Amino acid sequence: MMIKNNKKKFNQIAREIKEIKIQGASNIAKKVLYAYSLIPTKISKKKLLNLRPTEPMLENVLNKIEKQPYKEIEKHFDEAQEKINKNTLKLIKNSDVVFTHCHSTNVVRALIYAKKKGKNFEVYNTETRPLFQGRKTARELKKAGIKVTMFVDSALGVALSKEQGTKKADKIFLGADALLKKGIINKIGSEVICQIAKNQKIPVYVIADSWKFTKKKVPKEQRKLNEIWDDAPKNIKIKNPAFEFVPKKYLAGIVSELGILKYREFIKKVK
Ligand code: RUB
Repeated sequence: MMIKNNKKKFNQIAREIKEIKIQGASNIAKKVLYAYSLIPTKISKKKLLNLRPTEPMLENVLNKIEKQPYKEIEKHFDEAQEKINKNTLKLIKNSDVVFTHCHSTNVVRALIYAKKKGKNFEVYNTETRPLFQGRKTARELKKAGIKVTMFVDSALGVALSKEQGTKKADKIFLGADALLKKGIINKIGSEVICQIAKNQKIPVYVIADSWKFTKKKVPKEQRKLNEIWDDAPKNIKIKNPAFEFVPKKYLAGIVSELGILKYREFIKKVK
């Protein structure tokens, strides 16, 4: 009975990750860790590894579980987040407009922590088509009492500069799916944000758990076309890239549990 139940739970988690119901690097890694603990076999590891190709944290966690106790790995997420929160707090000033994209657990929790510590700032965010992760971000921040203004993705230029009634963003916090030697991979749109930020002289910080680092080549996911246009005529080609690479030259720094570091310092430390 127990084994049957575990199998059912395992399959449900795998399905929810595959169908993008469980989203974001940290959430995926936590759930994968739990799923593996239900059926700790080579076959289940292989199955879990194939769920989301753009998520090295998923693989790192599965590799750690062979050498480290489950509880210790599980504890890492909260312990790292606590340090990330404290480090991010140092970057936020009263009356800042902080811009963010998509939904990142690392970013959202750090912002909520800063609010609880009495920082008075507001957030601009993107709706993040086609799956609207920006709505989740906006809801969570609003619930914590943070003022949020959400923009359609194509209003990035307006959201980041002083235009049409909006204030200029003071800083940008991006989450990350993968931390690579030469830069990061994050939600599609992240590089465009960085290019506008460069023109507008707005610093971009990546807020991410160091367990997202990998030396491996990371394939970037292409997602289902029906996310974009369900009943599109057959002869129209649609592309739905979910992630993109952001070169380190665009990043003012990376905030992780290892501190606030220049990207190259982070790479030296994390290796
Ligand atoms: C989510 C995404 C987020 C990172 C953040 O994409 O790109 O920025 O996963 O990670 P999707 P974390 O919703 O398509 O999975 O949540 O660990 O901060």
